[in-house]
Amino acid sequence: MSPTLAAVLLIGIFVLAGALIALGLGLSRRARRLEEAGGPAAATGADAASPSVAAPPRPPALRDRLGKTRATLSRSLGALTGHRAIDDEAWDSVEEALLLADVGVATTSRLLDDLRARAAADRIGDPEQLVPLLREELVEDLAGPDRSLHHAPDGPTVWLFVGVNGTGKTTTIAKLARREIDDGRPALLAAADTFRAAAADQLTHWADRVGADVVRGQEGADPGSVVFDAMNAAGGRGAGVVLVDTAGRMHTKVNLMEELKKVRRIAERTPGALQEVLLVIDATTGQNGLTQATQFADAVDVTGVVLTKLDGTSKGGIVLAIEAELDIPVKLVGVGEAPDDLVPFDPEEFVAALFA
Ligand SMILES: Nc1nc2c(ncn2[C@@H]2O[C@H](COP(=O)(O)OP(=O)(O)OP(=O)(O)O)[C@@H](O)[C@H]2O)c(=O)[nH]1
Ligand SMILES: [Mg+2]
Repeated sequence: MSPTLAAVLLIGIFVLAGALIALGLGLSRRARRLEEAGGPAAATGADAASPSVAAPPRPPALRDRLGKTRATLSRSLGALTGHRAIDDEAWDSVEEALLLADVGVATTSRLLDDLRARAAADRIGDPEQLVPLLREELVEDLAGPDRSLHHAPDGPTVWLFVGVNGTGKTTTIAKLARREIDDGRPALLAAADTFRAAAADQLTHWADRVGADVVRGQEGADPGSVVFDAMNAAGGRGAGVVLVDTAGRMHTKVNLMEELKKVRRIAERTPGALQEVLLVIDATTGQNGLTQATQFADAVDVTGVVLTKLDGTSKGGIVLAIEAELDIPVKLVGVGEAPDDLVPFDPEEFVAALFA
């Protein structure tokens, strides 16, 4: 081999080695970045359902989770750009947007009447100006009610969670327990869903995960006795708040609703302890959730609604229907399956998140 050829080969080997090292460094930096961002699985949300996965570092922004409802609204409202005047078709587009977002017929028609009056008073002529007007209208419509969760001034606080099967009661309890613990109030979870052994197991699993205490009874035990035991244990165990998980039930089953009333009565034996009866509604069920809410409100005097699964639905407008038609404040919204995916309901933030 000639010395020139050997030199060329040597240089070639150095260049190739350099390129490989650079590629390796680049890949490891990318891997580190992904890890810092929560990993590729967290980025896709594929693992969110598994209780063993660490929670995201910050509470989620409502805006990031309301994409489906926002897309639905903006599809219909986007049609307003095609109109030269505020004619019937323009109003139809606004109506369609609200109905598709599941605001409901009655509430939509009231909002439209108010919007018409507002547009006339403000002498609005450009259809696109209806959008900011609608935003204002929605925020005003939601303004007013007390959305805070109350604590007993002395002694343990009890919050009771009710709702039909699978709406997210147990998950919401875990998320709230985590929040209470972070705020310095140890949480005790009462497994008053005694219909299925798996229900108490699920609650216990969540309790371990979020650092809460738990009281459970035998499968088939009287749910009221579990509440009684939990409230008795709360003081001794230093719990600041007792969160009562109840079995999912059909709002149409009379005996089940009677049992819920009994649970409520037992919680009320300690004066002032029962501070909240929270009805958990799955937003993906849309207007159906309204019917459930009416029945539960009649049976157990609901103090607030937790609207779950807002992340997976285009029916976020149901918030307006619940508040207007039932006069029960939406206090919290669930926007995912991880422990931090629960946010206090803030009308301004909510409405801002609905508009592109
Ligand atoms: N995407 C999403 N899923 C949720 C949310 N809240 C709960 N879930 C999921 O909904 C499913 C049912 O939740 P559970 O907490 O078991 O509901 P439950 O009301 O206790 O159900 P029962 O005890 O059977 O009545 C689970 O897969 C949860 O991860 C939410 O805000 N967003
Ligand atoms: Mg449950």
